Order: sequence, then C-alpha cells, then structure tokens
Amino acid sequence: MPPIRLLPALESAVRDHRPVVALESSVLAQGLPIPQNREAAIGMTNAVARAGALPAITAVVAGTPAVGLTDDELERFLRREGVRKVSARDLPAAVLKRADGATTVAASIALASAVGITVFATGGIGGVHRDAPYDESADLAELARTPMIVVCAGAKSILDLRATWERLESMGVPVVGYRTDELPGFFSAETGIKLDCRVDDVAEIVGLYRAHRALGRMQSIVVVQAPPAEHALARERVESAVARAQMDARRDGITGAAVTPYLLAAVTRLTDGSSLAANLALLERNAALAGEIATMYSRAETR
Ligand code: PSU
Ligand code: MN
Repeated sequence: MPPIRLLPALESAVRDHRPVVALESSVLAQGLPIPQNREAAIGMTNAVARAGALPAITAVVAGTPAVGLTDDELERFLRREGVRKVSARDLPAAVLKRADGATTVAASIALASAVGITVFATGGIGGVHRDAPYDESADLAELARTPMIVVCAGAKSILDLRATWERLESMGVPVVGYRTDELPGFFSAETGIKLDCRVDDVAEIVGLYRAHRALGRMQSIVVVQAPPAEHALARERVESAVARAQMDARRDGITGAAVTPYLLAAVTRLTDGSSLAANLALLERNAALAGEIATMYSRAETR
C-alpha cells in the first residue's frame, strides 16, 4: 500500500502538472461549527473548480493518509464523530491507530507536498499563541521546511500576530500581500503590520515562487489577502472578543491542541456569528485565489 493515497483523478492531474489546490480538513472538523463546515467545504471546493483547478482535501482516513476524499469520507469528516485533530507530528500515530484524522495546515502541506502538489489554501495559519510560552503552532515549523504556495488571510486573530510575524521572518518564510500592504488579521483587514512585499496580480505570485525555488529555497511562501470587505470585522471588535475568549480559556483550563478550536468557538459566540460569516467568506476567497495561482503555475510548468 502506498504511504499516501491519491484519488485517481488527482493522481493523473499531478502527474501531468495540471492545476491542483490542496485544502485542509481541520478547519472543517474542528475549526468551524456544524452545519457551516459543510458550507465551507462546498464553497472552497467550488471556488477552486471555478478557477480551473482540482480541489484536494487532505486527511487521514481510517489510518490512511489521503489527498482527496470521496464524498462518503468527506461526510464522515463533516459529521466529525471520532475525528481527531492531526498536526504534523500526529501523522504516524493516526496511521498506527487507524484513526480518522483531520489535518491542520502543518499536516496538510506535509501530505500535499509529498505527492507533488504546490498550492494550498486555508483561512488562517497557526502561529504564536498569546501568553503561553512555547505554545507555537507546528504550522510555522512546517512552513519553514515545506515548499508550497500557501494562501490565507494571515494568522488567526486569536494569536500574537506580531510574534507570529517575527517568527516567520526568523524561519525565512516569505510573506507576500496580494493587493494589500498590510498583514491582514484574519477576521479584520488590518493589523498595523506593514508587509515588505506586495503584488497585484497572480503572475507575480508565480514569479516570486519560481524565483524562490530556483534559489533552492525549501520554505513555503505565504500569500496573504484581506477578508472580503463586506464581511470583514473592525479590528477593535475582534480584539475585545479575543481578549474575552482568552480569559475564558484560562478559566476553563484549556491547553494544547484544544486551545485553537476553543478560542475560535468563543470568538464566534462573542461576535454574534459575524466572525463566522467572515470566516466562510474568506475561506472561499482564498480558495479562489489559490485556484487562479495553481492554474497559472501549471501553465508556467508545462510551457
Ligand atoms: N484557521 C481557522 N480554523 C481552524 C484552523 C485555522 O480558521 O480550525 C486550524 C488550522 O488547521 C491550523 C490549526 O493549522 O488550526 C492550528 O492549530 P494549532 O495552533 O493547534 O497548531
Ligand atoms: Mn498549540
């Protein structure tokens, strides 16, 4: 049995350098509530397809690492019964225990890269947590050793964004703003953190990545874009919800991998669901941009 299962349609697409976009499953099984997780899955896969690329949701399916899920498998992950959260280091344990595992950004890009995929989309990457020394998402370390174009709306609002930004610099991970000069704050367009590199069209993203790879660089490049303006929340509103959620998490003694899902749920509640609408909208927009990038990248590769 091959170590990673690719659905047949994806296997030929990857082999022929046709456009493919990998998508994570932790956002579906842990990050978003039911039934919005289904909306997100449909919105993202359709957006990728509209841009001319094939979507590939990554996960561990009953112990088999998989790139691309069947409809039945996706249903199981959306119902999320018995589905664990799997980051990069959890992959072998999920295989050993024949578990259903929803993959984070870290685990997803590890799997996607191993099968030859170059473009990945999500909502927000993990990063440095606030007031929790050494709680830093494995997403950062994995971005530092996995060549991939990662499209997102920045790091999740619940994080210490300034520290996350600094760590990305230390690790040599290029961050490029797509039509923005500022690092977006996931639910909000602004963070006050000025980016060093901005591009305004997809061809420039492909050019940047090719230059990066031609230098033998092994990191991902992180492409950030703001959430759609009609759904974006004001920075102060997000901040106060996050501060409150943080206090609740401490009170409830939440630690480790449970922190991210807990805080995301608390912020949804504290913003009366408007952060949820923003989350769905930005996931779809990121998937659309990733689809465009994959389509252009594949043209450049097969020229
Ligand atoms: N962004 C979201 N919802 C999520 C996540 C990100 O809007 O659920 C998930 C991603 O899978 C990300 C993970 O990789 O949270 C980070 O978790 P941790 O901090 O435990 O590494
Ligand atoms: Mn953590």
